[in-house]
Order: sequence, then C-alpha cells, then structure tokens
Amino acid sequence: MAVFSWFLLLLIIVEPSLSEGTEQTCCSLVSCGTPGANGAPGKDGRDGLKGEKGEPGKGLRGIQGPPGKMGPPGPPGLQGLPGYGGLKGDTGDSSVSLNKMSTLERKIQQLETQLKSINEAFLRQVTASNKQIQTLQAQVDKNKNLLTFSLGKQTGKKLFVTNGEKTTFDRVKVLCEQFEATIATPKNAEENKAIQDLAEGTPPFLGITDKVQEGRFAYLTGGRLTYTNWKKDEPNDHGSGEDCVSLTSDGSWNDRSCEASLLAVCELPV
Ligand code: MFU
Ligand code: CA
Ligand code: CA
Repeated sequence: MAVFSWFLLLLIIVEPSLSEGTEQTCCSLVSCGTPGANGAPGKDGRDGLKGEKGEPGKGLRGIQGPPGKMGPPGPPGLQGLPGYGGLKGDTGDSSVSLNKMSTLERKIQQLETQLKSINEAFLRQVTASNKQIQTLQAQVDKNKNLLTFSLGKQTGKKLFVTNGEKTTFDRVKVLCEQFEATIATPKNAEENKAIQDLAEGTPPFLGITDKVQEGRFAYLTGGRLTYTNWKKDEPNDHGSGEDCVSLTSDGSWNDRSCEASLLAVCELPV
C-alpha cells in the first residue's frame, strides 16, 4: 500500500513534464488526487519587431588630432608695389573717443586706410599703363605702314628685304628668323624677278636645299618645288657637293655650297 502511495505522489510531481505536448491519458487518475503544483514556465517567445532608432549619445567627443605635416613651399609671389609712408602718429593729447578704442582697433583702422590708398594708387597705375600701351600700339602701326610703303610693299605680294650682308646659308636663316621672316623663296616668275631686282647682281641664297636627299630639292618646310628656274646643266652638285641654291645675276638658279658667302635676302608673308 505504501509503495502505491509513493508511486502516486511521484506521478503527481512528475506529471506536468510528462504530459507536456502529449495527450493527457492519465487525467482520470490525477483528477482523483489533490490538485497538482503549478507547471514550470513556458519557453521564451520569439523576438519582437526592431525598435526605432535611439537619440544620439551624449558622451564626450574625442579630442582633435594633432595638425598635419606642412605642405611644400609655394612659388614666390609677384613683387609687391612699393609701400607708402606710414600714417601720422597719435597726438599727445588724444581725444576721449580715441582712448576708448583699443590699440588693436586703431591698428585695423590704420591698415584699412593704407589698403584703400594702395588700391587707389594701383588702379591709377593700371589706367596710366593701359593708356601708354594704346599710344605705343598706335605708333607701332604707323611705323609699320611707313616701312612697308618706303620698301615698296604692295598688298597681296611678299616683301623681300636685304641688309646687304654676304654670309652662309645657316646664318641667313638665323638673320631672317630674327624678325619673324624666312629666307627668300620664289614660288613664281614674278617673285623670282623681285629677288633678282633687289639683289642687283650679287647672288643671294634661296630657301631651297637638297640636304635631306641628294638631288631632291625641296622647300625648307619640306614640300616639293612647285616652280623652278634652273640654269642650263644645273643642278650639278659640283665639287665636294652643292646642297643650297643661289639666284644668278640673270635670274636663273644654280646649286651652290651652303658654306659659300652669298647675299642675305629674307621674305615677309603676303
Ligand atoms: C659650275 C656651277 C657650280 C659652281 C662652279 C664654279 O660648276 O655649277 O655651282 O658655281 O661652276 C661647273
Ligand atoms: Ca646636292
Ligand atoms: Ca652648281
């Protein structure tokens, strides 16, 4: 009998865990006894929905880091305008309002006044310089016109000029380049005649060579010749070789050594 009672008690204690999730087939047996103790709490429920974003934290900010490395030095600035005389100093018996002004405020006022006068002087200088440039440009234009007229330059035609110097081909090129001109290069009979007339019998170099390829005469710009006026039996690359060209007194062409001393004649564009 005692064994049965113990078994019954054990059954009551154990029952909730045994019956969990299963059919309660032994209920008639349990209902006969005293009410059982409360069962153990159920399993945790599933996680709820995510909450709204919280307010920013009120903790202290980290301290500022140390300054970065110094960059490379910049290029030197333009030379500044000459400085102006300083302002008159404060009088011994300064007024009340002046006394009230801090030293710093007075300094700022002084600097502002100085800056204003510097700006005004700069503007005056720029205006004066612009006027000078305009005057000079007008003079240049006048001189250019006078020179073209005196040299007999006709509109739509090249201008051939000489300084009377007799020198090598390379030196003639340099001479012409000095005033943005090129070595005389006749492209038709009219231009050929103009050079001939200017040269007055002293043979000049022409801007034509066969330096790149022997026997293949070309303009200094590289193009093949569009007009020629070779003398009979020329070009002949005579002696140790002839890669430059000169205009003879009759206007015909002869290949000559580039080291010969011939008349310097330059041409200015149409
Ligand atoms: C002719 C020309 C030469 C040179 C020589 C003296 O060759 O072709 O360029 O002027 O006379 C025989
Ligand atoms: Ca030659
Ligand atoms: Ca020759």
